[in-house]
Amino acid sequence: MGLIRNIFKRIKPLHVANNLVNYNKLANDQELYRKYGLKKSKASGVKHSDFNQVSSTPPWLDVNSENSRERLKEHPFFSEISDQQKESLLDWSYNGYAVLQEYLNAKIVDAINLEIDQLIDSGTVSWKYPHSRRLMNLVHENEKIAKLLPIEQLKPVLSMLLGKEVDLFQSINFIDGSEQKAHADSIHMTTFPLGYLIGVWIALEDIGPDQGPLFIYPGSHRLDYVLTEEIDAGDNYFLLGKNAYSKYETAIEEVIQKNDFKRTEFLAKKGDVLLWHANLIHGGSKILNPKLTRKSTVLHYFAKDVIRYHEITQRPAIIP
Ligand SMILES: O=C(O)CCC(=O)C(=O)O
Repeated sequence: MGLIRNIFKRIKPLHVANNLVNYNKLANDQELYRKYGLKKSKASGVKHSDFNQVSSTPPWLDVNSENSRERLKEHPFFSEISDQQKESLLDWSYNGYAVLQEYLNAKIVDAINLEIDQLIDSGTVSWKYPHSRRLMNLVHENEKIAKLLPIEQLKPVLSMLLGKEVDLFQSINFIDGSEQKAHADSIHMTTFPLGYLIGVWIALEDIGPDQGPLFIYPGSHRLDYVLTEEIDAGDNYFLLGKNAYSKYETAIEEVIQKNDFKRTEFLAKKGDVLLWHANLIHGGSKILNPKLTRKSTVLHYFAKDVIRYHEITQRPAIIP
């Protein structure tokens, strides 16, 4: 069954059919294709090599990053944030991540956890991946969770970092650690121009080394992006390449081996938030004590006026 599903997932015309079903939701895309000089229908697939001839501008802090600290200080929103947040955000360009300590108060976190427990106990929600207890897109389905999570509150800080307004794309609620291999989100949620996505990781409990914490490679976002051209994805006119994602994971392992970035685990306090750059290499550490949960929420935000898609399946992103 799994084999047949995997073959189906590789058939490009099925993805085009899905884009046609969602044609209205992709309304903005045709305009963006025109803006960036891409001669394509919004219903067709899109991948980074389509943009080889198109010039682009990275996020403002990624350009001349050696003086980004000084430029960030001048941003009108910068004066509105706490000293701790300022300190961490000033290293965004160098580190590719920032930590906002105690961003959510304990009462709100408890209310989020209570609502999730009730949804699980009542059978209202189910696991998308049975091997890893995670709930996809609760924010788009559950008003209470959407109100409790700092969806709107985060937008000014993310817009400041990207230099553009942002839209929330998706949420993932993890009960346990993901144990996900090292990757950068730019392979899953790709943009043109590159770099216009931010991942937000929210600790819903204190997280220690045995719970499978998030790991990151600070500074790795400064390396070249690894996309399908770098991995010989092997797609043709009709089919997407076989095992493209495992080829990608191997390529990222090689990048880690070749470069001297230090792996760091985010041992968070309940309510802490970590923001990561689209090209920062990260993943989930091994769960050393399976009796322990690792409750967390991930939010992925895209900038508004960029092309947003999934590099491996070439599907345009449908923003809810
Ligand atoms: O929380 C984790 O363990 C990893 C999450 C992640 O890699 C992601 O959402 O992109």
